[in-house]
Amino acid sequence: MREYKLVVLGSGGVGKSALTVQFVQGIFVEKYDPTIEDSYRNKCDLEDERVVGKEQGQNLARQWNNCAFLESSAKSKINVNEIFYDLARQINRKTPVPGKARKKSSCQLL
Ligand SMILES: Nc1nc2c(ncn2[C@@H]2O[C@H](COP(=O)(O)OP(=O)(O)OP(=O)(O)O)[C@@H](O)[C@H]2O)c(=O)[nH]1
Ligand SMILES: [Mg+2]
Repeated sequence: MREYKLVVLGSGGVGKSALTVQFVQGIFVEKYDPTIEDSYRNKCDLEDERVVGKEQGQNLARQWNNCAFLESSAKSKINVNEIFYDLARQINRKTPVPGKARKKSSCQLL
């Protein structure tokens, strides 16, 4: 199986690890670090703290060579697989594995 190297970038605490763990292990614990409840931790439904509007993000993606724009939630499992699969597809398109081009199927009579 092909190995993909992906880098997840973003400011501290935005959900990089939560998203990656959700994709790789399918895990998101409800009671997470109860010792620091109510602090900046355990804030995973951040819609009410949204800083960048959806349209703003979509416009920026258009400017950046029409790159994909997906909003996701590790907690609600929204667009988790889609993000990683889309990246893998992009890598496959740009750098196909040599010799992996599909051969035309042919009918063989024995
Ligand atoms: N309830 C719950 N909250 C989580 C879980 N994983 C992360 N969080 C919270 O989700 C937010 C994002 O956390 P991370 O995914 O660790 O953020 P990050 O972008 O990897 O942060 P850095 O690694 O510090 O740069 C934080 O408020 C975490 O406390 C989880 O499994 N359950
Ligand atoms: Mg992290």
